[in-house]
Amino acid sequence: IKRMKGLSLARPIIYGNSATPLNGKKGGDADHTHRWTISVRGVNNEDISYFIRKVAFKLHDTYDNPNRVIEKPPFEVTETGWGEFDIIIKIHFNPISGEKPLTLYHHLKLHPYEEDGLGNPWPKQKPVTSYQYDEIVFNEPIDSFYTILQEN
Ligand code: SLL
Repeated sequence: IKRMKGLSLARPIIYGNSATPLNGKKGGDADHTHRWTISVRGVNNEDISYFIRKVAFKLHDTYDNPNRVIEKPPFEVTETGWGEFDIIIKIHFNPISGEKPLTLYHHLKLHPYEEDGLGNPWPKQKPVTSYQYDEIVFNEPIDSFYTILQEN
């Protein structure tokens, strides 16, 4: 294998969650208060599967099968629940890359902390979101992976 000496390439991603209150509607369980989606995606929703092979989301142990492995885009999990907790996100790259998986952490946000920032109460049905931008840097990538990154 040949590495691209002295070169590095970065690819942006967005990861995080949105959540909406169930307001007594059908949830998985009577005590569930919110429906939420945790996701890893491209910045303009572009396809990221050319460099990301799969994403594992490790949920709180109160969930059945807390380790959710998503093998194709969209890399996301939708659930219902009642509480906030830390989700461990493990990103596995295209096997051609030889890159080790990358672990990220996201605190699932369900509650708006009551205000919109202007002193107004949060509208009841408005989704609460918590997303982060990040850039994944590949240092001295393997030449065939470098080509794939450049072509996409
Ligand atoms: C807490 N740190 O103790 C949090 C834990 C756990 C959230 C929150 C249950 C899902 C289910 C659920 O929402 N767990 O019933 O399967 O407050």
